[in-house]
Amino acid sequence: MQAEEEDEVSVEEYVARSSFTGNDNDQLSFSSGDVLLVHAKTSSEWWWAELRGVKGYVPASYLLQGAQEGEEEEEEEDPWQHKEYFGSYGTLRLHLEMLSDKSRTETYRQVILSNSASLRNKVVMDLGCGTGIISLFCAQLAEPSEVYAVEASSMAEYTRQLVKQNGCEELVTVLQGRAEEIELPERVDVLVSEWMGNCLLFEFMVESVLRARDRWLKEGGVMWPSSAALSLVPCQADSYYAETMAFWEQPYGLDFTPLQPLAQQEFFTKPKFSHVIEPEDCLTAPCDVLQLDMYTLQVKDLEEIKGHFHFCVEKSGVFHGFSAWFKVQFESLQRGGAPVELNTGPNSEPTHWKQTLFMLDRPVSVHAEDAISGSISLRRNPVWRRHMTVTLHWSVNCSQVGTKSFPMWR
Ligand code: 6LC
Repeated sequence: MQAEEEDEVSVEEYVARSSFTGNDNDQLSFSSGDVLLVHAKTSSEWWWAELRGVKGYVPASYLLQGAQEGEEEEEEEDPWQHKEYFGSYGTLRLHLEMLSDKSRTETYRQVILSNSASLRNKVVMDLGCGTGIISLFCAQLAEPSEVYAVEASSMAEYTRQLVKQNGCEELVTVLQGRAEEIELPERVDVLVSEWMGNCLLFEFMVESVLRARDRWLKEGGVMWPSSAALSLVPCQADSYYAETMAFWEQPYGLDFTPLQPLAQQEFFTKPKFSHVIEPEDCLTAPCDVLQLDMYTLQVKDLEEIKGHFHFCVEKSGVFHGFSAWFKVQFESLQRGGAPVELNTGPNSEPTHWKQTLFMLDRPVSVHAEDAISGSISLRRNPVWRRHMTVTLHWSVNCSQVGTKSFPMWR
C-alpha cells in the first residue's frame, strides 16, 4: 500500500506529440494526443509508461510534458532546431572541417572541372553553399550564365565578401536564407549541394534539397549528387571494445564487472560517429544496403527506409558490430560521360565523415564462410526532424539472431 502511494506520487503525465507503433510486446503503441502516465525514466530514450491500464516502454522523444506546460514547450522547441543548426554553421569550425577535407572538396572540384564545357551558359544553384567553395569552383573553372549560392546561416555575409574578393561577383549571386524560403528569378539547370550527413541522412538536409529540386530544377535538369548509397559491413572493433567494455574486467587487479551494464548503456546505445575502421577490421566485403535516386526520391520516402544484407564472412574474428558509410555519384552532363564518385568507406581516401559504428551488446565469434544476414531500417524521428533511429536485425548462420535500435541522436 505504502509503495503504491509513493509510486502514484512520482507518476508524471505526458501527452503524445505523435503516434507510435511498438515493435515488440514490451513497447506501448499510442496515438498522437494520448495522455500517458510515465512511471520511470529508465533511460534517456525509453521510459516505462502506462496507457489505459497497460504498461510498456515508450520512446521519450515522442512525449511532451503535461498539457499546460506542453504549450509553452512547443513554442520554445523547434523540431528542426534551426537556431542551433544554422547557428553552428555561422561559425568557422564546421566550414574549416569541411574545407580541410580534401577528398570531399576535391571531388566537387573534379565534378565541375570534368563538366566545365557542358556547364557553359547553364544556371546553377548551390544549396547550402557555406563559404561558397562550390560556386567559386563553378565560376573559376566553367562559364555558367549564373550561380545562385544559397546559404541560410550568417556565414552568407562573408560568402558575399569572398565572392567579391575572388572577382566572381558577375557570376555568383549569394542569397541569404533557407532554400525553402528564397525566391530565384529563374529555374536552374543544375542543383548542386553537399548535403550528406553521418550515415548519409542524419541532419536531413536532403529534405531541403528535394524541396528545392521540385521547385527550382528545370525539366531535364541535373542533380549533383545524382544518387547516393549507404554501405554496411560487419566488423571488429577491438580497441573500442577493450577501452569501453573489457576495461572493467580487471582494472588494477579488481573486478569492476558490475559496471559493464552501465558501460553498455553509455557507450553502445548510440552509434559511434567518427569511427575509423581499418580495412582489416572488415569481416566481409561491404554491401550497399540503401540506394537513393536523387531524381525520384520523395520527402515522404524519408520517413522510413529499409534495406537488406547478406554477408559471407571471409576470415575468422570477433563480430563487434556494423560499420556504415555512404557514397554518392555525380552523373556526367555529357551523354556517356563517366560519373564522379565520392566514397567515404574504409578503402577510400579518409574524409571528415569517417565511418559510423553500431556496436552489438555482446560480441559474437565468427568463422570463415559464416553467413550474416538481416535488415536495416532508418526511421526518421517524427518529432525531431533532423534525427533518426537505425534498427538492425541480423542472424549468423540463420540461428544466432539479434536486433538492436540505435537512436541518432534522439
Ligand atoms: C553543409 C551545410 C551548409 O548548408 C551549412 O552552411 C548550412 O548552413 C547550409 N544549409 C543547410 N540547410 C540549408 C537550407 N535549407 N537552406 C540554406 N542553407 C542550408 C554540410 N552539411 C552536411 N553535408 N550535412
